[in-house]
Amino acid sequence: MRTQIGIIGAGPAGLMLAHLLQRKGIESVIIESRSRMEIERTIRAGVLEQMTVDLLNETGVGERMMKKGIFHEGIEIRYNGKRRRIDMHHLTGGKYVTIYPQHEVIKDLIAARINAGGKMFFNVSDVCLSGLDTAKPNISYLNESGEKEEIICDYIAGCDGFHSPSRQSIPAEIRKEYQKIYPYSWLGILAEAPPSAPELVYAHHEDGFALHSTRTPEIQRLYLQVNPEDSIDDWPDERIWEKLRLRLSTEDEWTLIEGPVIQKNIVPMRSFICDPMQYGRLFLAGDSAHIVPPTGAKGLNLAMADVQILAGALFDYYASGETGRLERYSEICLRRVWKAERFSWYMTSLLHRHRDYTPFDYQIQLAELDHVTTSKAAAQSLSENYVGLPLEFEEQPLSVI
Ligand code: RFL
Ligand code: PHB
Repeated sequence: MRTQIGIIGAGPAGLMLAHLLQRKGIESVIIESRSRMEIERTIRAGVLEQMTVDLLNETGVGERMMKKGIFHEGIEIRYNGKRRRIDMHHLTGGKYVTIYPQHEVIKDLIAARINAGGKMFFNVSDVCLSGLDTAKPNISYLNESGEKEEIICDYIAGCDGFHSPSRQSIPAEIRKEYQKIYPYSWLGILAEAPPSAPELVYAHHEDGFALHSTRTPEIQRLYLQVNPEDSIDDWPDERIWEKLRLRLSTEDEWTLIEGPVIQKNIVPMRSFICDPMQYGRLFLAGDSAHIVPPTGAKGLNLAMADVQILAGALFDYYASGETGRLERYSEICLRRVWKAERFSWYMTSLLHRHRDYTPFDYQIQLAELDHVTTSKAAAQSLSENYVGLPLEFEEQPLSVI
């Protein structure tokens, strides 16, 4: 098979890249190792930055999101039984975040791909990349019937998530990897219950972190910090609710509305960056190049930002043969990625507890929580990062800062 861009992975990065390219008349083929049903059902992210929402709307795939999404202007931070609201809308000059589940974004993008008649193959295996440093890179794989296929293309986009075979194709001596593993995991549940709070609640507690998020007026998403060695069997529903009640408790009359748990899973927490995000004719985008702990709600949004930059660079190339932005792809993305990594690390360190924390560390956390919820400058900085930084940064003369 011959195409312009071979895309590995039908997550948010791969599907959005194909969508952006198709709108500019650039042909691509997507291959995905899982089934369509599986990717449309996997529960992951929930919070979309304003820029992601704008991108979905401007490219014609935002209709369901605008109907079903929930728009939030602030978040609540709890600690020591106190409730403090950060009014992000006010502090960022009118921005907000949208709660719309990742698997719904996936459904919208798959529907758009099918409508546009784009090629997309599920259930592939044995994906292998070669010729990355030649003018004709190619991808070989086994299709769902087990037959060998090959895609010959101009460029390859590795959008295949954290366990990415694409990233492993970059020679080890070129690849620099930065990683931090946190000494805790998140247990996430979906519960059939009405929301207990109008906005997301991030709770710091001596017993550990908890988060109250939402999905629909009938289904809520809640998370608990747990030990990394815990398995789901260690967490019967009653124990989950007991910990949620404790960690979200406040000095006033707030009560957690409980309901049947319809899904639960445990995810590890890590920060990871691969530098560079490109090699020859291979470009990595999304989780294949970087992972953030979910406390800052940045992963999907970073994936969307990467592919916006990549699609722009590919338009330049096909429109005029200009390769300047393709060559600078990694540099442009990484500047933004490191800032999102910093913010995700900051939110994670601010809100979690772990065994090695000394009483001093605990008091520092409380002081930072007090500061960020009482200083306008600190709350504004948090808000600016939470709603999302711009795609690229202007160099500012020193006097402006
Ligand atoms: P994905 O979504 O992992 O998609 C990669 C796809 O590639 C496929 N694949 C392959 N296909 C072909 N051949 C191979 N050899 C392949 N190997 C893998 C996979 O099957 C998959 O379909 O990566 P992508 O597109 O980069 O998107 C990244 C996001 O999924 C991720 O960053 C977010 O889910 C992170 N995240 C959040 N992000 C946000 O922006 N806001 C949030 O509120 C938020 N909350 C979260 C999160 C992630 C979480 N977990 C589960 C880690 C909450 C949680 C709990
Ligand atoms: C979610 O709703 O899944 C969610 C919300 C906020 C986060 C992470 C995940 O920081």
